[in-house]
Amino acid sequence: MKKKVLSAILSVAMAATLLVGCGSAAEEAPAAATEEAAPAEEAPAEEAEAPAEEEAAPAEEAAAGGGTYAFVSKSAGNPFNERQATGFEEAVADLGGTAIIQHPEAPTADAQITVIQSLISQGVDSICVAANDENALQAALEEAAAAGIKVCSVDSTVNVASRLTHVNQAGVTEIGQCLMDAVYDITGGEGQWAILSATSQAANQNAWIESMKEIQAADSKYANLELVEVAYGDDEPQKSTDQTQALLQNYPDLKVICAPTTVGIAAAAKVLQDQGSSVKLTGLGLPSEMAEYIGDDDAHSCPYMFLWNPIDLGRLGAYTSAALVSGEITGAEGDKFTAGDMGDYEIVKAGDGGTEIILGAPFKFDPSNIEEWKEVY
Ligand code: RAM
Repeated sequence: MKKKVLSAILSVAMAATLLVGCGSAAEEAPAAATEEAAPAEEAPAEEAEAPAEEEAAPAEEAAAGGGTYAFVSKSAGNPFNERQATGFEEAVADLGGTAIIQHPEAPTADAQITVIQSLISQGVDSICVAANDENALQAALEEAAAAGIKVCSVDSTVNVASRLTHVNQAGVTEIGQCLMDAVYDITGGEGQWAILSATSQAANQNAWIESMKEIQAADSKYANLELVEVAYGDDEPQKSTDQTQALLQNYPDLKVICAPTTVGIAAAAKVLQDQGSSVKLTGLGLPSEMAEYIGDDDAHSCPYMFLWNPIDLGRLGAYTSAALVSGEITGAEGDKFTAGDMGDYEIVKAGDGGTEIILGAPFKFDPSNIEEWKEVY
């Protein structure tokens, strides 16, 4: 309970800081949700062996008139996905519906297709998916849509033909700008840097990487920075560790690694700190996993990093699913709906020609706030 209060206070603080958090956040930041989500240690342990189905709200809640809302994460064993699932379940419980949480065995499109086909057979009302591949889920999701299931993506988008709308954590360019500016700042404006990403097909990471490259190319300010490699750790701790070690070995002059994945950044932080490396790190990380690595001195590998609230992202995915199922929204630009106590959201045009709903702006975590946030997620 105490932690829920702390969480609520911090979310108000985050809402205020969002407006100045990372550059030009203000125009895209709807008020951040009132955080009531459980802190990390209260998150339900999701089973690594999924896709076996799990979780359902109590029968009486479902009987109260709610639908059956499915969330398909990128893969099992990723704490970010577990936070999203927690938020999704909370919102579905608020709605009086039934939540089905599925964490595929591996971060692949094939594993997600198997899960989606099983959800179609079960006759769920909606599927909200964090996609491992933008295009490869299309046939399965079209089949779902043809069966009357409302489909949206969250976190990592599917293509326009496969979804009604996308629940995005923050604007793509905004995230790219935060990360590029961090690389510029931490390198001192010159030298070699590398990216440690998730899978090579991940739509969200690929969009952020593309954005970073475009930002670097468009401004001579970044001309003395050399991006030497984009490595892929597949959101697996061991592969991310191996890829970090390979980067250190192959580029002795490397100054900064930017990992736009919570799994990658945590693995890289451990490698750098354990080795006492002078290479610095930034990217997107979970405060609870990264607190021990964040600091301004030589003993810490990461001066600062960014993220958003993954629990709220899951909650917004659930409220969006429910609004699609009830017909309150169709996924069209300009549609508006109320996401429970998170407040009002509007569907806007997305960069790929489809539509999206933006949760907020990226938030910066540094030595001044990491101790508080590590308790929340
Ligand atoms: C990883 C996943 C997820 C991404 C975060 C930042 O956990 O790849 O999709 O949004 O990092």
